[in-house]
Amino acid sequence: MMENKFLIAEQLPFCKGCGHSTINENLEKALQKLGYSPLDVVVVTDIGCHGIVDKNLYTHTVHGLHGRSVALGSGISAALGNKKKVIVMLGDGGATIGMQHLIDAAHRNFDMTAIVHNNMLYGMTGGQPSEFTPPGFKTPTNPEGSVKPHYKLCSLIVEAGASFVSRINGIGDFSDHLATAISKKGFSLVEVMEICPSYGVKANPGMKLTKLVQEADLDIKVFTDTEKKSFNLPKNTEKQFLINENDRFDAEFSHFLNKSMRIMIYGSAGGGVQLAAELLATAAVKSGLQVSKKGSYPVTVGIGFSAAEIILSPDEINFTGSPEPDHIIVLTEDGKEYARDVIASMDHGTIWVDTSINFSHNKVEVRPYNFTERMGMKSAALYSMFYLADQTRPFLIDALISVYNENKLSQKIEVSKFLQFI
Ligand SMILES: Cc1ncc(C[n+]2csc(CCOP(=O)(O)OP(=O)(O)O)c2C)c(N)n1
Ligand code: SF4
Repeated sequence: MMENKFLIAEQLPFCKGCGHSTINENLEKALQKLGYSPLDVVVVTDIGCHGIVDKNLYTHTVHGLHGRSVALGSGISAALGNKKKVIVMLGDGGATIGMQHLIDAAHRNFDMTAIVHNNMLYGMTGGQPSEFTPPGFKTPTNPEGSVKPHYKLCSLIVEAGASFVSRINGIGDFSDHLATAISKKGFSLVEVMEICPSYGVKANPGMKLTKLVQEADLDIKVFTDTEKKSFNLPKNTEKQFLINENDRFDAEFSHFLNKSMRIMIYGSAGGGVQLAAELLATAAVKSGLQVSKKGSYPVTVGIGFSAAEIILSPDEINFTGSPEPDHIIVLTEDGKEYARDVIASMDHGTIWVDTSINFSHNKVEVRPYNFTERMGMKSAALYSMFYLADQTRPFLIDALISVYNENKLSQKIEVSKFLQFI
């Protein structure tokens, strides 16, 4: 087990001497000691310097909005029925902005571990004080030293009802301590004290972490270590867990893929792009393929582009991005504009393009087709899915017909309409 690597690079992306590196090195050791494999673990990071570690981890990673990582982690832990170890990494800035989420996660005792990187300032934005900056601590925006009283995070979280709460200095090997926190049932929080070399050390020359922590009256200790029932979704919750062994089913149709197929579809709001992609994805699932589907559209959902990304694969999909799609479908000018960079970098595969669009490409095959002319703007996306499935045959077209017929749209437009030209 000890050979399990969690950190991809030896050199983490933090400034020299940053305590965030020490935390990650200790986290790797702790997880190794506990016998975890990287994919047993979901690391949720927050916004801030600490959060840029994502791409250096072999674990599952989710990058949250500032202060919201704990809420995300709580949801993930509950929805996975505690089947994965959820570890949330956040700064004192994220803890400030998301204090209510921390208190609530502790109160409900979600099964997860929060590691608060308390360097006593907002690192990524240049050193503003947080609500956990002790009085007197200087930061670049507060050169006279912080004057307002600080919150004591551990006391708040103990009061909220967590299973395990501790504060440590982020120096040396504290992997055993992290391992203890991570192995607790319910909510555990470790507040790791650090000084940011780039802003904290510069603003407080000669300041030693241990002395500073002591003078700020921040006890280094385990505040609570109890056995408590962790949060579980109520038994009658309809879809109880995202991972449910009983959800497995036998494929109804055959597929013909021996490697993954990455498809992107670009159209406009109101063009049914998301539904079309969803139906294709569902048909692939029914054909025994592994599938991922993502949608992108502006927050003003009724206007502008609408794009979907689908990966079909006979094997497990560990990365859901499509940097090199095999098929791109371009239905509208909005879609074309949004897809500009992906199209420009394409050097293999096929671009299926609506004949209403002026289009050329010097590296890959372009196949014009009159999707909108034949089926109208609203059904062109769906039609393109039938067409693509017929032309490329990742699975039997019968799978898509079956999925479409289960959708209420089939009562308005008969499936034969989509099949008449293919
Ligand atoms: C809601 C919100 N407010 C403010 C910001 C701007 N912002 C980005 S990083 C950051 C500071 C992060 O500090 P901290 O959480 O302590 O992490 P560190 O950089 O010290 O690791 C801020 C305020 C943001 N991204 N989102
Ligand atoms: S700015 Fe500070 S917190 Fe951010 S990486 Fe550099 S040393 Fe670490």
